[in-house]
Amino acid sequence: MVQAPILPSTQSPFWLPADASAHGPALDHHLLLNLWIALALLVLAHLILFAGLLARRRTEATNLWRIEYLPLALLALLFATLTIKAERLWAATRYTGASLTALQIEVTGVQFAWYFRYPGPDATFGRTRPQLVAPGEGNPLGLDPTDPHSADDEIASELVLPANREVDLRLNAQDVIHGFSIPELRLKQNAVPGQTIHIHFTPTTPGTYAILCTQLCGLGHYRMNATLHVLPPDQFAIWQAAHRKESTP
Ligand SMILES: [Cu+2]
Repeated sequence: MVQAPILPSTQSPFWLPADASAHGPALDHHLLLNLWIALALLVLAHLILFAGLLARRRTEATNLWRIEYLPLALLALLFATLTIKAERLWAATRYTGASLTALQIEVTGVQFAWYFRYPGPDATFGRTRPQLVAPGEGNPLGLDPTDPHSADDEIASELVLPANREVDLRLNAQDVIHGFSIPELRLKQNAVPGQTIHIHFTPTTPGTYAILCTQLCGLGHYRMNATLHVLPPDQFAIWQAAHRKESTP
């Protein structure tokens, strides 16, 4: 199951890691567009500054509308357009719901580990209760054994996903705010105690990727990471079948 990790050797240290999700290219494109526009405005501002220094002033400026208000309005329009576009890209993986066929997985952040829960063949997550949380006894999420849906739930410390299938993650945190992040999948979302936050995406490139915590969540924050394996669909089916056999008594 373990595949060769995508090492940064083929990547530029000055640019983003290779994209491995369906929504990533649009985000990268928007980021690049922002950078080019910022660079163009920087150059333009300096040209205007130097032109103003060199030009001999003849009269007091009276046409404020043309030299101040109009450029200001155009700049405001440009920034508003970029902001709305960015907000839509952000919302597409959050406010717009995942498709009904998306793979459902629960992610829980806790000092200092990530847990991943698959609902099992019944496709329903079992009930959890905070009073039952006992990592030392093999129940880190507080799964309630009296709920029939919890019997087939699979809890893992690694995230395994099929390529080219939409995944709907529900993010939780048990103690403090953690930051769920997979740079290659262009994913970053806080996991907040008391909230269930959905984020959905489609991994496209099989490989092994690091899952990070991007919030300084305590002394062990530096070691709060996990691994994502994106498998081709047929290999994922084999992995899933093997895991279901293991988890069935
Ligand atoms: Cu953390």
